[in-house]
Amino acid sequence: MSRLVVVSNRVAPIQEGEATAGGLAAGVLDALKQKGGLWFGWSGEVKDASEPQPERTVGPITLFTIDLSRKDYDQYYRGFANDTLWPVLHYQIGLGHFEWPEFEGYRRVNDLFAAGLTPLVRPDDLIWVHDYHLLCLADSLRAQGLTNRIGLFLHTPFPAPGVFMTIPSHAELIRAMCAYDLLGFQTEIDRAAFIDYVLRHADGVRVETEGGRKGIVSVFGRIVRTGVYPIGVHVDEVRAQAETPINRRQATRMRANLLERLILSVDRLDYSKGLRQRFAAFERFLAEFPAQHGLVTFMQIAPPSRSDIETYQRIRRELEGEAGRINGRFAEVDWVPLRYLNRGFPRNVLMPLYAEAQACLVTPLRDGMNLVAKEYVAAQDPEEPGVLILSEFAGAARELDAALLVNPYDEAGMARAMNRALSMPVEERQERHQAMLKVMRTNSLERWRDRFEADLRGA
Ligand code: GDG
Repeated sequence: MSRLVVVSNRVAPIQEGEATAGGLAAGVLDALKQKGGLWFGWSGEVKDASEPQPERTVGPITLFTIDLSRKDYDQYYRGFANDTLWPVLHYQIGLGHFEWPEFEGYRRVNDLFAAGLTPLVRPDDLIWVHDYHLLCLADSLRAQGLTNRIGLFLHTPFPAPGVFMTIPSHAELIRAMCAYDLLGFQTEIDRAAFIDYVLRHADGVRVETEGGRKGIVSVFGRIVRTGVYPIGVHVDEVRAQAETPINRRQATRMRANLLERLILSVDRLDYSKGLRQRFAAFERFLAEFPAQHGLVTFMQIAPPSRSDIETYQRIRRELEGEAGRINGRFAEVDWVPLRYLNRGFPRNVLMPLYAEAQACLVTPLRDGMNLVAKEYVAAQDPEEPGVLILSEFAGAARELDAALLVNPYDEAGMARAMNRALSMPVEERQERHQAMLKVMRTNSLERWRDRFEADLRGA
């Protein structure tokens, strides 16, 4: 059986075979643990005189990391990947910026990854690349002479062609993406948007059908397969963690707070997650449903992310201002409606918190999948489940249509959904929860990984 080689921007910090958090790390790690293999990526270090890093092995997994120079970091990571691609992939045109030298830097780092990886690859290895940082990696690897099967899974959305084309180097990106053998997307909407771009804007393209679906594109003289692989979570693992009591101090405090019902949100502090609109919706909820005053707390956990990028600093300042203003307007001497926690928490605190919350607000403006939505559902007590309020623009909404689906730009609609969630009868909550759990058990994390791997093997 050929070996699996995983490439992602960062290699997750692994201790004794366990990743810290997140779907990518958990899913990939499982695959590597079972079959053994290699994981290649950036160390997270920015160093100008970079030494080759020694390999590390954890069980059957070999980890290889490289450092980035300050210039590479600024142009590739901070610049093109996170301030050009990320906003556009999330339909936020005009939020980021584009500079040709940064795009060149992005290509240069994709080449750097390829140069580091090529000597490690054996002829029959399967190479599984992750995410928007490495759209050009297969092209760079082909330039190194590699003929292995190489697949890309895009964790973010792929936007409509007119949106993608606002990136001045869009044609070069698509051409490079077509050096992969398999392109995996979270939803059919993303896959169709990619096909749509290729059909309309690339030369010499034919789309063929496979199993009744339009899946294969023959483009620039190569066959590129496309597929839809919604990422999942380990349902039973999440539930087990959710049932484990947190430490005694926290448990006591939580019980003391039980009189107040909890609406919870957990997001990386990112403008794509719709936090500003959500805060506004909660404010409207407080204004329109005064009977809920004193009875409900909205807790937003938002660990800062990419904080050296201006747009991220701006959203942080805005939210701090808004949280203060909303509390100033509605708080009582014995009640604070909005609790804004600007830091991360360990998973063994987060999962029990999910289980405590009567409702979870997951309202990104756009999201590849959104694992918080799935973790929240998995964490619930099936007898007494809470209600998921989910943006119709999260990939997860395609599977979790038994959630209360909302438009994150509709503040009044979100406010009504909060009120509805808090008064929903237990039978309806159970019914919705069961329906969502059923889909999640089918589209498990194992299935995501196995289907992608099998399709890449067959590509
Ligand atoms: C990208 C795509 C896609 C959050 N705060 C804490 C914490 N988290 C964990 C959550 C969850 C993960 O981080 C966040 O995953 P999401 O899917 O919600 O969002 P992105 O980070 O944007 O991920 C996304 C995903 O890739 C996978 O394909 O779903 O669409 O954007 O697991 O629980 N974990 C801990 N403390 C925190 O404070 N421990």
